[in-house]
Amino acid sequence: MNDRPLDDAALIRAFQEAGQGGVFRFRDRLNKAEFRALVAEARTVDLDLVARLTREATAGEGPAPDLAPLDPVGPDSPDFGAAVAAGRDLLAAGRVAFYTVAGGQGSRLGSLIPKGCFPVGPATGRTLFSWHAGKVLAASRRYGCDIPWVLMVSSANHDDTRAHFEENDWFGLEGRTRFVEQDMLPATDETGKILLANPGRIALAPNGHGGSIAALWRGQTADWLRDRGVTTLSYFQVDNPLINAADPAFLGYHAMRDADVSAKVVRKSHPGEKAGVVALVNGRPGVVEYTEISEEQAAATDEHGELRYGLANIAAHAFDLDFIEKIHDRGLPFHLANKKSATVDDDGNPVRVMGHKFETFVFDSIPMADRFVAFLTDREQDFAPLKNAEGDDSPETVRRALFDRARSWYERAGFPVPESEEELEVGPERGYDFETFSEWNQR
Ligand code: UD2
Repeated sequence: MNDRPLDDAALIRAFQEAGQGGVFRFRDRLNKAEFRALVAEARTVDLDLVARLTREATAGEGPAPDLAPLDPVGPDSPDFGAAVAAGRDLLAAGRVAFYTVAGGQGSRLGSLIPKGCFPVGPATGRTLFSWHAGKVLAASRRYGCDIPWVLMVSSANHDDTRAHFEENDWFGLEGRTRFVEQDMLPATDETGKILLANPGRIALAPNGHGGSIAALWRGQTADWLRDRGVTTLSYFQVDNPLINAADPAFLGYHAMRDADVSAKVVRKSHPGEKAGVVALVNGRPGVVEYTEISEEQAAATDEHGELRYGLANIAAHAFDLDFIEKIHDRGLPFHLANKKSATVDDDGNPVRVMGHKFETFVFDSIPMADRFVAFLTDREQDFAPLKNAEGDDSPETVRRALFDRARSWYERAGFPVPESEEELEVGPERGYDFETFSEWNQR
């Protein structure tokens, strides 16, 4: 954001002086409303930040991070039972809110609707949002509280997301569901020139899920949570229908260890899995993104032949609200993505060019924490993200994962496995983890 409002002429001059005058190159073709919209967008652009990020991007990569393994807690830890009890107390006391990040563009899925509106119910076709909403309701019932739910969206998908909630009567959660909007950043070409999406619009992209920290201060959402008695956020990505966001063991460890932030991890399926790695990074707990770890580091094994850096970040965190408050204006580092962007050529015709997008990652807050817990969970119970249209992490693998988990619960509980797909789809209301599933079936 610019420090003080500039008049139109001064704003355009500032862009020209920063070498970004091209943003206004189609000015003569725009009608008044289109020009106003472009100016309004331009006012949100922090030219100094774009210049700094471009300098850093063209300076090349820094040294590979120094990694060391880190020990997670989990079901085999001696104090697991105590953690489960602590987590149940935390949930029953109404201290937990869900926080879902859903502001991404979902470009790899190739769908034009917000990812949360994508159907994932293997038999019913329920959407991701509906599935997560079912968990908010079911966990609230289980613990006798009203879990608040905050969703981060971006200006790119806010209206469609809101419309989906309205069409579905807010899934019964009106009044305790809030949207917050993350900031957008301009995409640039490889030399740092800001791209236009069309002659009258800047190519803006969401600023990464790290934007979720500052976004909580929009509309006094952090105060709204505090007024409801919330101390702890259960944070997860919209793309993972399996996630158990009301997991007493995970939340209990987080509370028992007085952690600022915690992360659920699974064992990596293979060295090249596209998931961040939880480890000691340059001496402090943190996450190294899969794109930022060397192939040798990704494939390194320990004396037991296990991956040395084998803890995959499933992007499910517990955050202490006080910690978020402490760091919210500190800023997170930016990461560069070299990606193709849709833009226009000098005649205003659509083209795609390679360029830069900049994002912050929420897990970069972990090194700022005094206390951190890594919690090992089962992939089959907690992690099946929807990322791609086909192949790994696609609608097909998500559907299979939901059926497989349901089947495993029936077998483990000693119930006959239903033959019809409708019955085999265990939505959150019938169980969002094995415990709630067995309770529901014994009613
Ligand atoms: C993310 C993690 C990766 C791994 C994996 C697990 C990052 C950078 N990488 O990979 O380490 O844990 O997930 O599934 O997080 N989002 C926003 N706003 C944004 C960008 C993203 O809300 O500006 C949301 C998006 O809607 C989605 C989630 O963040 O729910 C993940 O985004 P992604 O799909 O770009 O991340 P991915 O798959 O590269």
